[in-house]
Amino acid sequence: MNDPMTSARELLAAARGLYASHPAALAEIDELDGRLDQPLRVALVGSVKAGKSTLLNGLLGERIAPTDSRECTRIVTWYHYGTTPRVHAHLGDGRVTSLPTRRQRERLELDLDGLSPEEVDRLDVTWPAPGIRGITLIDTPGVASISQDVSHQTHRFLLPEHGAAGADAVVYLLRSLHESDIQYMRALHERTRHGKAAIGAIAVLSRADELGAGRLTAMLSINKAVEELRNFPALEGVCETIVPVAGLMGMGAMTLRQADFAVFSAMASRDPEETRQLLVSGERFITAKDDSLPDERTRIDLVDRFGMYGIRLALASLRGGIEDAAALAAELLRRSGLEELRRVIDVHFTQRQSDLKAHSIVLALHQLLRRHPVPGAEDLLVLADSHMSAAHTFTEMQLVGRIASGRLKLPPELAVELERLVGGRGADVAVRLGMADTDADTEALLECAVDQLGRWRELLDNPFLDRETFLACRTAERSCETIIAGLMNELNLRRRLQTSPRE
Ligand SMILES: Nc1nc2c(ncn2[C@@H]2O[C@H](COP(=O)(O)OP(=O)(O)O)[C@@H](O)[C@H]2O)c(=O)[nH]1
Ligand SMILES: [Mg+2]
Repeated sequence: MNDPMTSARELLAAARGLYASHPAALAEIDELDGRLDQPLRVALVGSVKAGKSTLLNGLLGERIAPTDSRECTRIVTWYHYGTTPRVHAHLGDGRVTSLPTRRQRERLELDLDGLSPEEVDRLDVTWPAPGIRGITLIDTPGVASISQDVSHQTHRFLLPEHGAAGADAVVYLLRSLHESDIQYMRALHERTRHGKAAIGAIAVLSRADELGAGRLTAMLSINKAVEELRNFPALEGVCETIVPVAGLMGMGAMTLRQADFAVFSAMASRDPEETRQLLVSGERFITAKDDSLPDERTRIDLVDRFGMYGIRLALASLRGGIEDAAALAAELLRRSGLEELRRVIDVHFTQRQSDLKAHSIVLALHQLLRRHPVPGAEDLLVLADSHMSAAHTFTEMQLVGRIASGRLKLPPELAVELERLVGGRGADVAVRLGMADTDADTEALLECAVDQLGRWRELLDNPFLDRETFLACRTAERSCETIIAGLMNELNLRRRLQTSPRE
């Protein structure tokens, strides 16, 4: 079987032949071809104030995306890596115009320069943020329901009537089990899937710090909420996994300076009970008349940047023995879940980008072939279909989510092996086979893969497996077969190169 990029290119080449005398279709095919070489597009989607822009900043590592309800937040905005900061507005009438970039104290002020949000189709921000090397992050305006106007910009982008879907993968932000959010996720899922394959999707339980009313025991409430989401029937199959994230605190951690550390240290040395009372709410903390507290501006800044949970956690960490700004920043970052989200994005999206991109392209080609039925289009549709149903990677990633929910009846060590095998720790073959720490060569990897295949097949012979575990073992079997086929190809190619006569 060809790799997904090669087969997508082959399908596009075949389509080019079919539409030789159809310039509009050819232009569309060229655009699709170009997209295969561009970075993966990951969109952040969720209701208004779900924390999308804050999270995007956390992933960028800088405060660039405007948060709250400034006018720019109503426009789909793309962030990609480039050494020179630049902002372009793509207007509804097809024109592209450059906008001024203004940096204000560690943040970019996006300014429409007189344009109205209605005129702008999308903003394109190029920024030297290492966090987005090789990936395009897309901030979308909030969605309410699939039919409402507010969400129009986002629908048009994610589910255009013509052409490819705007994103190859989606991060849904949920604040808890809101019926409308879940309905939106399901509706999007229904529309973007074709056959059995969906575009990549993970969910984030956003603003997680607010769940336990910002108390230090919030973690318990967070775990419970994630568990609820994972087991919620309507979410089954809609997203591959769910990660809790406190984006605001993560962003605060990344911008934590020595001066912040000094303020936290001074507060941590106060009477703990008295401080706890002050921190019951942001309002009480900010308005307290107490000369031993930092001045009001500083307090407002702390609440804005870390949230109440972040402040409490910082004080608890300092009392627990954390001694410098770097260690405090690392602790807050770890507890924010942002690093775990980065890892999940890497494993689920970045490492699978060929599959995800190829999938978007083939879906778009599918639409094109249906819109312009020319002789030969039917045959190509059949080929495109087989390409999409062969996308084993989607089955694998959904299994990763199911393993995390603990629903499979497998011994723990086998569950770990399975998660690794289907790509939950990374797409690299040595990682999948659990051989990453060895310097195993291709032959040794092949031997290991054959061995694992045998073991999964043995499990499949067990007549008492429940259906879900049976399907999981089938997926493992297929993953082993795919790995073996890839390793055999590699060996054959090497042998052929070694035996081919020199010129
Ligand atoms: N406590 C807390 N507040 C957050 C978090 N993320 C965002 N917010 C706040 O929620 C509001 C909306 O955030 P924003 O990122 O603009 O949401 P968007 O509309 O989804 O882009 C802002 O006031 C943020 O400061 C978080 O993780 N924790
Ligand atoms: Mg926003």
